[in-house]
Parts: sequence; structure tokens; C-alpha cells
Amino acid sequence: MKHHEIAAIAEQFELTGPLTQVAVFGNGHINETYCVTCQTEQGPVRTVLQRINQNVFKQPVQVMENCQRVTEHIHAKLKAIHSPMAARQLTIIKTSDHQIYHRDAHGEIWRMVNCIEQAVTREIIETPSMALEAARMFGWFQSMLIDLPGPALHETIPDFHNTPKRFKAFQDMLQRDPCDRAGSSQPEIDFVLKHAHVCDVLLDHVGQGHIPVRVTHNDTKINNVMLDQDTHQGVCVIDLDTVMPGLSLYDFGDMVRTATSPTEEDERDLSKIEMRLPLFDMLVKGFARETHTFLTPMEKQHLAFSGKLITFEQMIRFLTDHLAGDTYYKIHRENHNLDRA
Ligand code: GN1
Ligand code: MG
Repeated sequence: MKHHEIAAIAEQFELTGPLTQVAVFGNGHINETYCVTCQTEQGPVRTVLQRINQNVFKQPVQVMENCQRVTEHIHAKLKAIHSPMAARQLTIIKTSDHQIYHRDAHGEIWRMVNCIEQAVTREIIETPSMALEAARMFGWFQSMLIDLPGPALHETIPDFHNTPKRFKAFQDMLQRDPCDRAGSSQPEIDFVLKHAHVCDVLLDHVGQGHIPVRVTHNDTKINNVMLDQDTHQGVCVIDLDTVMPGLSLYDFGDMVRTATSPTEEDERDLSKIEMRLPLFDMLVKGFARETHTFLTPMEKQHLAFSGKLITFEQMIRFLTDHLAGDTYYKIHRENHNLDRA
């Protein structure tokens, strides 16, 4: 989109001063994200403007309703205990007519949040202490939402981490092979077929009542936690689009996927990819620090397994999208989803 068009959208929101700049921001695979800068008497203030991808989120208003409930709940709890963390949490910036989103003339849904300053995200975790803090923050996030009042959150993407259904979708896509890509993806396809037996493990435990459904983040890619730029202490958790009923283990598992490898998820040189066990230890330690009081023995027993499962599930998702012709994740090069898989 052109700059003046984005600026016009940004101006629908309660800005703190005249808009001076808009720029593309972040590296998510789904939504379109911009950084909007406004001039104020205290200097420039940045906010984050996003267009919700409605191909992925079919009910964007429900996404925003969840975001509002979750952010307000966390704020209220932090304020009640006078926590300094309250000042650096995500807050929805409303439109001039007090709505939590703006619907443009094309039916696109836009939302704005504050930009958390002096904080950083990492694509790759460099040190054990960063792993500990990141995991502690995702554990903290679950603990903050354990007493979320009211009805269950909307399921913004139904069956998001239902691994058996992800596998079924993969099988269907493989059968159709609409872009004739199966032939050139054979090693990856064989891998999925060979390991399919792990898909049911967690949901079987849920079915038997051994693992509870909680409010979870569901997208705990390590770049979705912000650490203070100087102290590397945890500041906040971001990207709340998939906060909904889920398993604690989904959140732990995606941290394992994204924090234990010394490479980004689309690294092509597989010799560079490894499981850094000391970092895994730190993930357990950090996560346990915030969740040990409520995790059940069955959840604790499956922490390591969840890393394997969610990594496998993500592989299935990337491979399915590669076979589909890249209709879900943004790609930046040919075979990008295959590389990610
Ligand atoms: C997507 O948009 P982003 O990068 O935060 C995806 C996650 C995947 C991740 C893989 C709604 O997250 O589930 O784990 O890509 N989000 C959605 O990098 O599908
Ligand atoms: Mg996301």
C-alpha cells in the first residue's frame, strides 16, 4: 500500500499528535504491519498499525474482542499490585469514534497498539539467560490469564493446534497436489508420513481428562516476547491474535522449536541447525518458574515431547502450504515454505 493510504488509515485512530512517518515494520508471516510516528511535545511517539489478514483470521472482530479482554485483564492485575510492568504492556489504541478497530472502504480491518520502547525481540536466542527470560515471560503470560473471568475466549482459528487435523489437511493436499510440487518434496513428505503416529499423543490425553485446556498464547515463537534492551529482562508478550483456549504445552513446544536452534526457521543449510540442550534447560527453568504451581504432572511429563510435536506440526503446516501453492504464509523466495518445512 502507498504511504499516503496508510497514513489516512492511521489518522482514523486517536493519535497523540501530527503524523510524521509511516514505515513497514516487523517480520510476521501473516498480518501487514506498519510503524506510525507522531510528533508530540515530548518528542516522537511510535505506534503499531496492523491490517488483520482475513484469509487467516475469518472473524477479525473476534480477534480484537479477545485482544481487548486479555490486555485489559493483564493491565488491571498489574495495576492492582502497582507493578512497574504495567507501563510497558500492549494497549489497544482506539479509533476517534472509540472503536477497537477500523474497517476501511474495502472491508479490511485495521488496529493500532502502542509501541513498546527500549525493548527488543530476537529471531535467534543468543544466551541461556535470554532463553530463561523469554520462557519465563510466556509462563508468566499463562499465569496472568489463569483467572480470566467470563466466557471462554473466541477460538480465532478453529483447531489451530489440532495436530491430527493438520495431518489430515496435509494428506488431502498431498492427494490433490494442485501445483504439482509433491514430486520435488519427497524427502519432506516421507518424513511426515513416517512420524505421523506422534500426532495424537497430546489430544488423546486431553480426551482422557489428563491434560487441561487453559488460556494460552498459541504463537510463542521466540520473537513474540520483548526483553528490555539494556537488562534483557522480560517486558511483555506480543502478538495476541491466537490467544484462546489451548494447551500449556503448545506454548512450551513452540518455544522449543524457535529458541533451541541457533538458526532462523528458514535456514537452508541443515548442518547449521542443532538442538542446543543448555538452552532447552533454560526454557524449562524459566517456564517452570512461573507455571510450576499449576501445571499437572502429565503436563510436566510432556514438556520435552511438546517441543518435538509442535516442531513437527509446524513442519506439516509449512509443507502443506508449499503443496497448496503458498496461500497462507507470506513467502519471500521460491520454495520458501519448503525450506521452512
Ligand atoms: C505465523 O505471523 P507469525 O510469524 O507470528 C503463524 C504461527 C507460526 C509461525 C511460523 C496465525 O506466525 O502459527 O508458528 O508463523 N501464525 C498464524 O513462523 O498462523
Ligand atoms: Mg503471529
